[in-house]
Amino acid sequence: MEKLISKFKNAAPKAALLMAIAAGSALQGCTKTDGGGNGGATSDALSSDAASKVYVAPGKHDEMYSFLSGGFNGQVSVYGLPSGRLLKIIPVFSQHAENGYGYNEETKAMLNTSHGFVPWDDLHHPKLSRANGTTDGRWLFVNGNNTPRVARIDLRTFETVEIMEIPNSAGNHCSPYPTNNNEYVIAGTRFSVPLDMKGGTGDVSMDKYEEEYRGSISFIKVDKEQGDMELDFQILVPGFDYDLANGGKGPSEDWVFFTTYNSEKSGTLKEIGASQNDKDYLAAINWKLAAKYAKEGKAKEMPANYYHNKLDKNTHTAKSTVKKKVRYLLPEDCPGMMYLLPAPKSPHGIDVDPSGEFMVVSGKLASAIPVFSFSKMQEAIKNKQFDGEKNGIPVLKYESVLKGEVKEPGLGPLHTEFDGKGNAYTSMFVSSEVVKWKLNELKVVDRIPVYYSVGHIVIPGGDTKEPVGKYLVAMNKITKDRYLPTGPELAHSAQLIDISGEKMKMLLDFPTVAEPHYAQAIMADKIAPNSVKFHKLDENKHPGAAKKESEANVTRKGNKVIVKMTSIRSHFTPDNIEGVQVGDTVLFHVTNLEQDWDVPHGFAVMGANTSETLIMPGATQTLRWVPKKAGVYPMYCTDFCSALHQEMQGYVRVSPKGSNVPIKFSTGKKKQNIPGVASAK
Ligand code: RUQ
Ligand code: CUA
Repeated sequence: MEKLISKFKNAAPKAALLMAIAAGSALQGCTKTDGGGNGGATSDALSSDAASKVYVAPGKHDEMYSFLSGGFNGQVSVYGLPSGRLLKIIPVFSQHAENGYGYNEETKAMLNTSHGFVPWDDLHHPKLSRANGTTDGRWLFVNGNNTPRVARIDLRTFETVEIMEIPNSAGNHCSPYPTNNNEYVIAGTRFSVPLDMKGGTGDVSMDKYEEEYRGSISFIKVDKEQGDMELDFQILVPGFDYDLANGGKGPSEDWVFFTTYNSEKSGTLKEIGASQNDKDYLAAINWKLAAKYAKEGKAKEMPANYYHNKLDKNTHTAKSTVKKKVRYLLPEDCPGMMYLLPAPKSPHGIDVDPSGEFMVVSGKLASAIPVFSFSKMQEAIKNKQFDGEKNGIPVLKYESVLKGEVKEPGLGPLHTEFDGKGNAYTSMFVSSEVVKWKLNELKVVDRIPVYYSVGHIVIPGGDTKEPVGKYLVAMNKITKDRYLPTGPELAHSAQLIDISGEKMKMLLDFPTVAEPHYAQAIMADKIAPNSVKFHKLDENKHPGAAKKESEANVTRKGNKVIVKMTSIRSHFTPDNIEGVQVGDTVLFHVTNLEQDWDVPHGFAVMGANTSETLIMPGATQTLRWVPKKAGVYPMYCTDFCSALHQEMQGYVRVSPKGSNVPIKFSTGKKKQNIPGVASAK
């Protein structure tokens, strides 16, 4: 590897690095010790006590939760650390048949956008909510990349409770970044686009890229108690690509930093067009000042069209609101709010160390890692050490803000995390390794190969003021021979590395669900004690709820048949229904009467064009069904809930349209109920 690095150093850097990236797989090949078969490159860095370090005995709990993004699967998966055991999948932007999310009537609205119902997205970055710059275990914010959205997961229920669309954005990659106390969650656009007043970006010629395409950075306000989000304002920024961001802390806590590429403002063939300039920028924004400007009347308003979907706590039902305007600031009107720091060609990650003094920029095409100093940046601003301006935004002199560079760290640096003991760890995509270096001396002190082509890495709290420098998880883009082959595609792979000592030690590989980009990890005791065990039936305000079996009934309103049904181990009430006709819309509102932990009931009907729905204890959920032909349709509980689970079933009779079979429903032999005549039980 040394040889390779010096070879690249001597060649024209750009060409060599592009070559190295193209040859990525060949380089990975170099690190293998054999051709595959028994797992290739395993044993080299494996410590002998690895097994005991990750062993969590049956019935024992993991020390930490980790939340890995699901990438193109649109979900978040929760793993225990150090075991790597998959604890849960939380659907966010994608429908999820396992529990009916996005399929049942209560959660469909969660996926509404200005483009209609969008049941998929590309989820990259989970970020835990903060208190005083450390994770507080209340919420997890995540981004949807493709149809720009930011979502919030409530960590008491591990449910997605809010999704907000972002106007004037496309490729919401640079997102979502909470400030130290969640004053704002910040979201930047990857694509610059024409202003998007109607939802779907304006109809503007691509020849006008330079003049008319703009980037935007959204400032989402978060309610202190409830966590509810509100888009407060946007800053319309030059038409670069905004890649990643991170908030400052301590001395820099009023600031947010963004990497940009394509400062060339090229609208096509970006692999070349966006790599012309030797330097792009790190954008620094004083969010506190921006908020002040917005408050003091500098913000203008423009029409917009975006959806904001929230789960109502009492009915457990999502509702969409359409928002019609957005406030914005222009940096040229707001002195002192935004600066540009030159950063090596097409930077990717920007990470701020726990002290808040150092900003580490990882340029995937750069051969060194520049580290900027916040105090130097403040000095440079004071002394006006500018190198011209770009769109009215002052550009600071590179040398005036630079602390120094980490030389020859490896190839393809992407992301950096910190252990709180003065060390930084950077992922190297091209040379497939994690590199540990000293923040003060900018000196590489250790490196460990990872398999293969690592993207993000995460240390619990490693992006906050208080890292837990015990583990690092590397999330790798390519798996190849690490697992038993499963056809052309293998699960992506995460690797757990012990970073408690001087030398990094490889502990464990575990497969992930779809593509993990970033992740978060947190000590279990910040979340576990608050975990909700069931919903209180008394607090269920769902209009379709039947809170006891005597409230269960079936009514017809025109061609709508409304079934208020209860479920409890081990029967539905009612479990025999007649009088439904072909073409009716049947709404099964199923209430789970259990008041006990971990006793969901499922509900499914033969032929329904949707998934089952899984109802948590105390909650009500609705399956919508339009029967297409006459017959008798079984329905049943899908979740093995008791010894009599297989008995938890019933029938719906569907008669031809216009038939005179009356609505009838019952449970058990003796009770035949006709609405208005008798009630069940
Ligand atoms: S990214 S592998 Cu979508 Cu966070 Cu860097
Ligand atoms: Cu209820 Cu199975």
